[in-house]
Amino acid sequence: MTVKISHTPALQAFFEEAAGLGNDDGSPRVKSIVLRVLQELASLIEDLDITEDEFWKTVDYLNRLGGRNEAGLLVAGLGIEHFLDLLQDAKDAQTGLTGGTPRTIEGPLYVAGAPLSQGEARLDDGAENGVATVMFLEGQVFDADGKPLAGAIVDLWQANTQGTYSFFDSSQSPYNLRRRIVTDAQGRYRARSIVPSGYGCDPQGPTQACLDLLGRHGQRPAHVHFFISAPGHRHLTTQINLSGEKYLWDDFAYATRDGLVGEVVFLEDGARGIEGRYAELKFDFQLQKAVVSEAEQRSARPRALQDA
Ligand code: MBD
Ligand code: FE
Repeated sequence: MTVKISHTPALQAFFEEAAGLGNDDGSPRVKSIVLRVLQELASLIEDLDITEDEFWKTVDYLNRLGGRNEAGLLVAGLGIEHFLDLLQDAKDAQTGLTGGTPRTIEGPLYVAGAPLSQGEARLDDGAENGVATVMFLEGQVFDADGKPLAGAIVDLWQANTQGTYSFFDSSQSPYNLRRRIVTDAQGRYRARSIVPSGYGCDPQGPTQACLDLLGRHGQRPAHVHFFISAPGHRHLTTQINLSGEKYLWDDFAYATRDGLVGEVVFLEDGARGIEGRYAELKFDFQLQKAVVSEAEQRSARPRALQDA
């Protein structure tokens, strides 16, 4: 057994130098992370006999991934974002922080600052009138004791019938299918929207290129995203994934979870002022108590902000 080159004392010392351990400037936290990345990468290159061609193609791939703003998409597709949820779930279980609606991934397509309204909102701008199926989405937000939570902010976003999201799809109007709704005295939110279609990765993009090499598709079931927050309660990032969807349990981003499947009901009864077929989706949420005030906030993940 020969000792791995990447593990020799000389190379370990070299990586420590490259990670800035020999100086007193910079960030100790970043230094320890970068050191670990260098060590693991060197070890992987050695163990898997990564060729120079493979290495430089990968460097170029990362440039293309960033150039297309798809880094957040790739981490979702490789299940890393779902892993972060599983890790948080496990930590919560260890500390007894259980109950309430399950979390699931945010994904890369949120835009901050959507219009805020009281109790109800219409999410779509009407651009797909006659093409889309109208969907009434409503429910209640409850606290950990099962009491209705008034004044909670339900921040929701979804795709249109093409499976694309406003801002990222510049053909849609600003904040189309994105709203923040404050729950009423009974903790209720009500939205008039349209039935979304599932998202598919750009077939020409770098994320799909990687998925192709893994023999995988890049499709998600139709879904609606939610951030739910209220003072004194733990921020919840979650989604409703729609029943009856081909990719419901074959989601490339692994976001569908037990407890997060919404039953879409199609009606044609002339009610709600809708002629013809429309959909109803009822979904309630339950928040945990915030143990510390920071738990009220979503992660500090950098997010898009629509310019005015
Ligand atoms: C989406 O709409 C989404 O929710 C995720 C997680 C990844 C890509 C597109
Ligand atoms: Fe999405």
